[in-house]
Amino acid sequence: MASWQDAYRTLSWRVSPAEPDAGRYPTAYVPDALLVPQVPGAEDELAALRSLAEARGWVLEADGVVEFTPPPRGAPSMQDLTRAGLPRGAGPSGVTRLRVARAPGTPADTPDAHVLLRALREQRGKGVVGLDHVLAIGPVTSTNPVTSTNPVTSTNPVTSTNPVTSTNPVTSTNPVTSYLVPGAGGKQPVAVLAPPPPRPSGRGRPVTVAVLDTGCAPHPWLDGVVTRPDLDGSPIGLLGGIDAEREPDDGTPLDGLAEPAAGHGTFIAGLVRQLAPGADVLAIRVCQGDGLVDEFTLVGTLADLVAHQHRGHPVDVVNLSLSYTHESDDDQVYSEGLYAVLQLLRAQGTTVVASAGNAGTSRPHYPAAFATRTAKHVAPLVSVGARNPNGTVAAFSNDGPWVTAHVVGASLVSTHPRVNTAYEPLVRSGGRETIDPDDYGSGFACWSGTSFAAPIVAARVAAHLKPTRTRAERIKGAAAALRAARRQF
Ligand SMILES: [Ca+2]
Ligand SMILES: [Ca+2]
Repeated sequence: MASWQDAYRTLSWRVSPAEPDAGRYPTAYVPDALLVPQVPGAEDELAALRSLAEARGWVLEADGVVEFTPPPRGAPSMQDLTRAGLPRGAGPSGVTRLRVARAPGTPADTPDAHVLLRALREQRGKGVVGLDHVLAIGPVTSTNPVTSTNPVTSTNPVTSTNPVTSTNPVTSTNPVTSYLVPGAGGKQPVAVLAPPPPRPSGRGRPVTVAVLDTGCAPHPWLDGVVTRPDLDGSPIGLLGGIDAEREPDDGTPLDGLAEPAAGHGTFIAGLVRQLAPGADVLAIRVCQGDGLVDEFTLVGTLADLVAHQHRGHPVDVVNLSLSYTHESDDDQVYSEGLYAVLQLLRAQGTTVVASAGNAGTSRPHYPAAFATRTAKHVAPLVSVGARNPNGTVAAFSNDGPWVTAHVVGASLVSTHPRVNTAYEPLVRSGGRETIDPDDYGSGFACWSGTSFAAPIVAARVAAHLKPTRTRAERIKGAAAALRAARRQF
């Protein structure tokens, strides 16, 4: 069993205070990290940041660099790929993460990246330095750090009710959390009788869909379909920590219950399997069972995927069922590193599909909201909201002009790791029992979220794609595949 230190070594986060009058809103961020896109002029901003840190008894230490593979031959330059969002009209060649630490021997407050960044923006106005935002993968659960309460208590069986008998969806007052209730879209085991869709034995390379998520469990529908890509002999994505698809209860093992995002990646892989049976799924672990990943880790993983593709391994579609919100009205300029790496993928011919999030808000969530930026000569970026099974828009789905597609995302059925955690049947008597609410021995579940709407778009695009070789063909083919897929939404 992993210790609690192992579980919490992964990612600590803080939520910034809301100051609507000052144009600032809550966001979840890594408390002691800042991201600096490598662009001309960033040095000035960095020098100002260092003196602001010094005045508070803090120092800035370099803590990791992501270098981008430059745009492929014939593609627009990095500057052209990103300039719409950048104040200085240049594209980043990478992203540096800085740690804010206490200066040795100096009495000082606990470092807070948001405090420092606010001071910087007050002094210099719009810049390029940003928070290391925390993204939440989004089934309708409590994993969104901005809207949820403390994750330490949210899954506690002592304080949460039994999922079978918890709030009645008819009488409950919160339309978003009604989707947590089994029978109303909430997660529950189901039995599937249909056989797995047959894999077409086509010639040529298969279409590939990369899923950056919790990973993927072994499963009869997925074995031989799902692989994890390597870069220079090392798997892309998270290496350490706890694999939530294999050990669903390991983050908070004493409660006996699965982590909120356990099963998420396997469920997504199964949706792709259902709609694009010929596609290969690249399952890339970026988070553990808490469903949280920091922006720097995500940018680094996407940059590895760009490099992987640059070395001759095509990635046709990338599915991102994760999102965060910005702290500022000037938001888009502060995610230039993430935008740039997505643009690099799109310039290679990869379609990017991102979920809109489940907070029932019109506040833009990223990376989905990048869909509103005009981008020429690249493959599409689609942001996806969720519909109910009857076609109406789901109450939990975020929405707004930045959501560019809606497909069903509530009460879907897909593959789930075959695990059983601590809830018990209500009645067990004489060899008979009621349904065990968290026994997924059948290998299938019903679940809801824009997380699951996004892979439906990803899979439908993949199903219409014809694998092509050149960059220009791939970009043209991606746009045509999306047009064909839209007719099925
Ligand atoms: Ca647990
Ligand atoms: Ca159980």
